[in-house]
Amino acid sequence: MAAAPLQLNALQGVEAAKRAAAYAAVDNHVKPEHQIIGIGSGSTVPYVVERIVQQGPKVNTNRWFVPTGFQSKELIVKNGLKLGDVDSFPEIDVTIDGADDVDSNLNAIKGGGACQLREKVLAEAAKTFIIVADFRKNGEILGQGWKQGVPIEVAEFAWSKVQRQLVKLGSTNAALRMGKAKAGPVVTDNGNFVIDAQFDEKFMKQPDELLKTIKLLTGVIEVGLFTNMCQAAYFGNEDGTITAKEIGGKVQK
Ligand code: ABF
Repeated sequence: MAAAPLQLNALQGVEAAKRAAAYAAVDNHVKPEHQIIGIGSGSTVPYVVERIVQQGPKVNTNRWFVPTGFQSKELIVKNGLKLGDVDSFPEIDVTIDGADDVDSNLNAIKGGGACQLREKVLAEAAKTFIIVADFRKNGEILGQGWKQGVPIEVAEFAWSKVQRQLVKLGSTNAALRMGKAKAGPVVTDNGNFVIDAQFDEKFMKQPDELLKTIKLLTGVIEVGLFTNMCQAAYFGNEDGTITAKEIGGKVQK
């Protein structure tokens, strides 16, 4: 994958890093022949859309864009792109999304924005799933950089039972996610609650095992562990360069 130097204008630090990652991912993976594009959530993804728009109206009028939630839906509509959904497009050419933490095997923690269910549906529906993030997310073992825990979407009436089960499984802290004003729990786009469950390194070294175990708890809708799904991850660095990693071992700094 080519790491072309980018003109980053006035952007600096983390924002420059996010934009560098997003631009590189689009340049390498969103090709003119791709007509169905999954658009993820978070603060890096607007740069993905910015770069796609720069590919021009000629190519974009033939494309449909499928969002992972309210934020990306707004992004698609505001940029004059055509909005699609998974009902109409169950197979997506490429999905690009952010992440909260990524390990050396490109497993990821996602769901800091409470969109993990739709994000995973779009990742799974995609022929190619790409992660874009800044350098802070580029880790070895999940949980070393992201201390908030694994976001777990649960049915509202089951959260308390699931919380107890997570602690029994070995979670060191499993907390219902509250809204900013702490007036009530965060409710996802699907009407569910989120539990953030922390696990120590012993669990996080085997995220696929942990995912399977949590997913079997009745009341769990989806787990923010994305294992064996991501083909390539682009991490932007503060100086505007990127670190690109892809499954199969090719690493570029
Ligand atoms: C989404 O946005 C989430 O899964 C993750 O929580 C977050 C990452 O956002 P950012 O790009 O702002 O770091 O992709």
